[in-house]
Amino acid sequence: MKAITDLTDRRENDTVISARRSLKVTGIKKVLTRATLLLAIVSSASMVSANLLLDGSFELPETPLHATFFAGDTLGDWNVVAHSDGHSWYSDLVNNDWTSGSPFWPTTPAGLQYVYLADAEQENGISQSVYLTAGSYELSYIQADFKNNGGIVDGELRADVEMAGSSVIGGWKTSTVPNSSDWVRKQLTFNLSNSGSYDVRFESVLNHAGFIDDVQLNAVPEPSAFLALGLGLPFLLLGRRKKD
Ligand SMILES: [Ca+2]
Ligand SMILES: [Ca+2]
Repeated sequence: MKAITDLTDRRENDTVISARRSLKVTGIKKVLTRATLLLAIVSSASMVSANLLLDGSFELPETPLHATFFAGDTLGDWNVVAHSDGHSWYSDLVNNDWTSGSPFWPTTPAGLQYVYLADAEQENGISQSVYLTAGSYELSYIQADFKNNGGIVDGELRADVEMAGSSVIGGWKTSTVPNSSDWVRKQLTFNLSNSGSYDVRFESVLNHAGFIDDVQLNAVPEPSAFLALGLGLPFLLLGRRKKD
């Protein structure tokens, strides 16, 4: 009889343990739900920094091999513009399939097409207008040089952000990659004190080849967004402790 009672007790104990376990699982689920909520908050914060430029990968117009654009032309969502030094010839839209009988052309990892900002006095620029509110931004892009061309000249291009023809980032910012370099990501950050329509411009540098692709302009989240996250986190944890 005693043995049977022990068995019953053990069964009751098992029931209690199992109930406790299930409570624990419920608790874990709640924590997971909160973690999901937190993730949602974090990802909505990162959604703020989606690319503000259109066709930053130069996939339009679809070009089977290679096409040349002149100042005044449009290149997808970009405008082909004269070089700031007064030269004006062309920009090339290049497809990865374009080899032109030489192994000189880079192959982009971003889509199928990229832009060649021509060197020598064949210079040109590209520009895209975008409305931006006051705040901090990061402009980034990948850049390469002609590969295996035997030349000793590094790859260079330069970027500017302008409002009504005037730089708002202190003038052209030149970026360089070593001779024959494969793609390297370049970044520059800037602050805007006024909202308005801005032109994001890129152009070649004399006697240097500038290959560019995957241009991204992202808003840098305000410190207040991080503050909100920082305030939110203790509340989420507090909620967990209360229920426990
Ligand atoms: Ca591309
Ligand atoms: Ca070179």
